[in-house]
Amino acid sequence: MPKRLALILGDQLSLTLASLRDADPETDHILMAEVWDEAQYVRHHKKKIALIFAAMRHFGETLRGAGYAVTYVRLDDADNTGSLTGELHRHAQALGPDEIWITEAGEWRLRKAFEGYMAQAPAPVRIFEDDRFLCSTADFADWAKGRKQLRMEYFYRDMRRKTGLLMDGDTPEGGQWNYDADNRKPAEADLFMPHPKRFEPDDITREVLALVGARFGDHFGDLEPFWFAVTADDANAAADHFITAQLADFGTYQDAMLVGERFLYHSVLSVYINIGLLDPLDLCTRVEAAYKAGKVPLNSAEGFIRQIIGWREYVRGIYFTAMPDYAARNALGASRALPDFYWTGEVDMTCLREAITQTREEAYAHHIQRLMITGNFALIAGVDPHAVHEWYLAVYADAFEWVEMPNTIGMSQFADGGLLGSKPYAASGNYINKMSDYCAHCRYDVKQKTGPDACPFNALYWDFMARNRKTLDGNPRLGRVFSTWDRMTDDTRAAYRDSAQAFLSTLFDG
Ligand code: FAD
Ligand code: DLZ
Ligand code: SF4
Repeated sequence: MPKRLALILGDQLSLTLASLRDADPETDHILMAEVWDEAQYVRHHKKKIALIFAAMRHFGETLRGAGYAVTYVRLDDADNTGSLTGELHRHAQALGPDEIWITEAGEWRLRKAFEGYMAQAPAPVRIFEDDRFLCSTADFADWAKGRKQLRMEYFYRDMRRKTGLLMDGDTPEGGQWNYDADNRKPAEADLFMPHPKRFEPDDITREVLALVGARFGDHFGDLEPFWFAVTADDANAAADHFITAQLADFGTYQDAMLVGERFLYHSVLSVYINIGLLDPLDLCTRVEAAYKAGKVPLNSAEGFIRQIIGWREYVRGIYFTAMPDYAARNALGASRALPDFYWTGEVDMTCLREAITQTREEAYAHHIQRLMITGNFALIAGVDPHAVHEWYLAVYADAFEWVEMPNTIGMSQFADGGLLGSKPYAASGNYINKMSDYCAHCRYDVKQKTGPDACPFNALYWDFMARNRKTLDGNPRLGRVFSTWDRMTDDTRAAYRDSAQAFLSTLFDG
């Protein structure tokens, strides 16, 4: 009989995981399980399921190599109960451990399921805090207590002080906390643009690809080519490649978009960080070292580190502080269905077609595509934020609710009424034209404001502002927007609203 039975989830594939740090291969038993419930609670992109199962199977082998007895349940195993609590119970009963160990789950629904299970478990259950994150849920709640506004920038500064990253004593490296003002350049097409490192699937991954093709063939997205890393060694090689080949330009072109360039200077490392193959603090330390060695400029190193120790930790804090009702927030009362083209990519608007096609093929789009193209469109078209959230959770390989939901419900859809962001990320075609070359390849004219050939983002933007004026009027960051609207003639305002209505009717009523 093992002393402890430790359950390791599909996004907990780190040898440094709290429950594994304290475990002993001599006495303890590991359980990992591919289960139908996790693969189906949203209809995940095929590549996401393949990534997680392949990485789980490799991690199971790593643990065996480290001397652990590992029970690895495959999706098609005859006795698989189909849920994580079901598998935990089945194996806890069969193995009779003294204790059951779990590291806290990343999603609310699963945390509740494990808490509910504790009462019927055949042995005491110990739940470890997930200290791969730098800020615990309790520490975030303390930080948030009594603050009227939870602004990322102040949280980030505290995380810089806490980690010592890019700090010169008590002051930030270079004298400023944030170099975002240098990070808004549009990119230009370049034959020598670097790309993320790709990996050939090995036999274990090929077996998973066959399983996913057979069992999840009707899910969204292309399964192959599959090139993600599925081991910590390969994920670290991908990180080294990013630091050497892409990081120097990461900051400058962070907000840029180009037709056919799916990654630009983005790292595509969230897929590995979020399932535990890369350690976030270690990664930031390597980025800081590249800066200190003079290999990358400060705006890039700071920008990258801010995304990880700032945004990534902050959104997780918001999620656990505001759940469970956060999921149902809809501050703007948006209620339209998600347009079908989000699933097919069949749409005339080049910006949306590019973002959605690459999402289908790669299970990846970079931040500005998620925020200012697919997110912005859903926001100004008035799509139900919950439908938008379910789409993002399903289609991206890096999507787990703790990070996806606040980014969608809060940052992108303003459905939390401004808890996370100080104003809605709504933009007209002008912004997209400034930051991309999409409009030059579009059947719509970004310079036209209204009418059937005008960029639909233009009229939708003003319709969104006018429609939501009651809710948004007091927002100090929107004062200029509303005064511009007020200065327009009645005819201009009516033309915007009619144009938006005509577009929305065609889109939603056929
Ligand atoms: P890079 O641009 O290279 O950034 C570096 C790292 O910073 C990322 O790997 C990621 O770990 C972190 N990061 C950057 N921005 C954010 C952010 N806003 N929140 C949290 N971490 C951040 N990120 C996810 O990891 N999973 C999601 O499901 C997810 N859903 C999103 C939904 C919407 C509507 C929006 C607007 C953003 C979402 N993001 C999500 C945040 C961000 O878009 C992705 O982290 C990023 O695009 C991942 O690609 P990358 O690794 O190339 O990032
Ligand atoms: C996302 C996912 C999928 C698709 N499948 C599994 C699985 O079969 N077994 C498992 O342990 N974890 C899986 N996961 C990850 C879990 O859903 C994840 O642990 C929770 O979403 C919490 O973040
Ligand atoms: Fe998108 Fe409008 Fe530009 Fe077309 S013109 S790519 S719809 S922003």
